[in-house]
Amino acid sequence: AFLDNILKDQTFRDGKVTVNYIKNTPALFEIKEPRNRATKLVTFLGDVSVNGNPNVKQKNPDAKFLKPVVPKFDVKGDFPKGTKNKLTELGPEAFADWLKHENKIQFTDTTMRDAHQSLLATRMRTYDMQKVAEGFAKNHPEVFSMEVWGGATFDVCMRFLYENPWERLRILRKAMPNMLLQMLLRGSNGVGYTAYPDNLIEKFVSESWENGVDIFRIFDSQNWMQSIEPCIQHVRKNTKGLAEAAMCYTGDILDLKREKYTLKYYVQLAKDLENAGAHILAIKDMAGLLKPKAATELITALKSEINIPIHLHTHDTTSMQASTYLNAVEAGVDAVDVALGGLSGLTSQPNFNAFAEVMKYHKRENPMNLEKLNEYSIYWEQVRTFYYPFESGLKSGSGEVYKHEIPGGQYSNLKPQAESLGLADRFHEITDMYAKVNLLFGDIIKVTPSSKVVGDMAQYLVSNNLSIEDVLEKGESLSFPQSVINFFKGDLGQPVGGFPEKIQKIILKGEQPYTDRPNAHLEPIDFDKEFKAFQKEFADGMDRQLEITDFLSYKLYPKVFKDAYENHEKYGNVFNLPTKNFFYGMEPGEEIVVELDRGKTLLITFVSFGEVDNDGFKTVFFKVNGQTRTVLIRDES
Ligand code: 3PY
Ligand code: ZN
Repeated sequence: AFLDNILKDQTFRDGKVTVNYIKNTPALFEIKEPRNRATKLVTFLGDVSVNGNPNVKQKNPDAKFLKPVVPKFDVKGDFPKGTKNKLTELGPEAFADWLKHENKIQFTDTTMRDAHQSLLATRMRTYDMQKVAEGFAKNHPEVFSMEVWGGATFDVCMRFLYENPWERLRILRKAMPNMLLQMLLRGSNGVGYTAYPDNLIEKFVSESWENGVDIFRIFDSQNWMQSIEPCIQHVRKNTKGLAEAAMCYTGDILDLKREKYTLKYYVQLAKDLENAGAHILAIKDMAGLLKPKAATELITALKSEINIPIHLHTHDTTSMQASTYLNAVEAGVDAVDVALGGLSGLTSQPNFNAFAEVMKYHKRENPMNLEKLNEYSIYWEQVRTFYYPFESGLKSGSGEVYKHEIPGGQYSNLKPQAESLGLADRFHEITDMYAKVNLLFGDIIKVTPSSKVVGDMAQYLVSNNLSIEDVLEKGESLSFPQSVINFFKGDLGQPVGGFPEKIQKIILKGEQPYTDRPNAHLEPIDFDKEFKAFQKEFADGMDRQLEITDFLSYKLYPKVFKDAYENHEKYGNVFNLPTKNFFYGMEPGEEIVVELDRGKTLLITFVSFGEVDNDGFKTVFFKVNGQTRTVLIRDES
């Protein structure tokens, strides 16, 4: 737009442009659009500065923030070849074969997905990832894959961070073109908590690939083949990526008294997954229950029974899982999941930096620049200070997890949840009840979304002072959480060994359960028709054309998408705001530089607050690129 103005300007046409041209004719350079965007951004900053970020429950005025230092990298240099190049060269089958025969232990870095999901309630912003993504890809091309997407991140990105999850994926794809990007997919539940139509999941898989995902780690919360298998086929049919099928590990194969989840069960499941077309097998130990000796037995058995490579995932809730990894490495596991030190340990993954150092001089060492790796750990340690409201408060490893079997991500969430229900003192009662509910439900696999079902029931019973006996004796008069009812109806598929009939009857109160795929009960999406209607409905509030990926977000999370859309209408794209200001606003005198997309920058200075007027509004004074900008903010206090 401003080019037109300049071309029409007489000074310009006369060829009399001097170094002061911009200063003397500022009006020529005004662009309408960024000004709108700037106003929206300062509205957001004003709102958060006056009223706080609605998602920050407790602000600590004494919180100390560290300044994150981005490790140096060769900005102009090429990306060294990594696993993404290898996948492109070889294709998925030959790539999997390479992995199986590679002696060096391979590392998946979960820092940008599971680590913050499990430690910081999934709140890590793209802003903080983007700063280090390119450098990491250039400094550490030997890392096998980066888990950056899926699981709970999709929902939280929109719901609490006002971001577009697809944009995050595209940004990371661009910044790390040489490395494999990995996502977690909940089988028929996609990245949600319930079943979706098959053609929606299929489209979701192909768009995920188009936008940057290479490895699809697919699991089902009941290890139900009927939910996993279609997803393996979606990946094989619609992408050139890798279908990594996961079996969720629960129980303890060493305990011969437990007859449900035995070594034999896992070996058979692994064979089924291989036969269904998986390129890689994942063992998904979401609660960190795989003991070192069990790892030796399980990996050894799998190595002799299946032909695809094996990828091990765990959570360090007990603080013992590094020893499980060592045994797994000895037994021939091909890859393990780790998180950079600053975001590792406890409910997150074992410490990448420390484990890589431990592997030094081992015959399966995968040599890497450990000093550089430590710089990245320090970066995350510093970034983490901005996220203090989302810390779980867990301080040490827990042996109790072998009893309650709560997945890492859920365990760290359960504590703040208990606090918000006024049950902080009864946290261990809830975890005990969780174990009892699990047995009542027939000893099920507990991982999203089934873990939520057990957690909801445990909280319901504890907060209403009810016992398991109460459920059995007067269940008809109790109104159970909706998630529990849906589970027993069959909405999350069929558990290993089926539902225990007695409790199913009590929960369903006469409603009939079903045993086929939940997706079979859902109408397929008419993409042509519905996408057009969607574009029309949401045409106004975005500064861009709505894409099919937006439509997918909407179909997966209609309400969350609508709210995010309304926020976008009001505040614009807040994703480039520094994390400190996004969560805590600005202080008088503070100055920040915000990069708008397409390389434009805004210098925003927070000048001052005015008094609250009679209508309850505060005037907030900013300077944007030197020009005064005021916004009126309703004071909610
Ligand atoms: C998820 O589904 O988000 C998980 O991380 C399960 O472990
Ligand atoms: Zn996990």
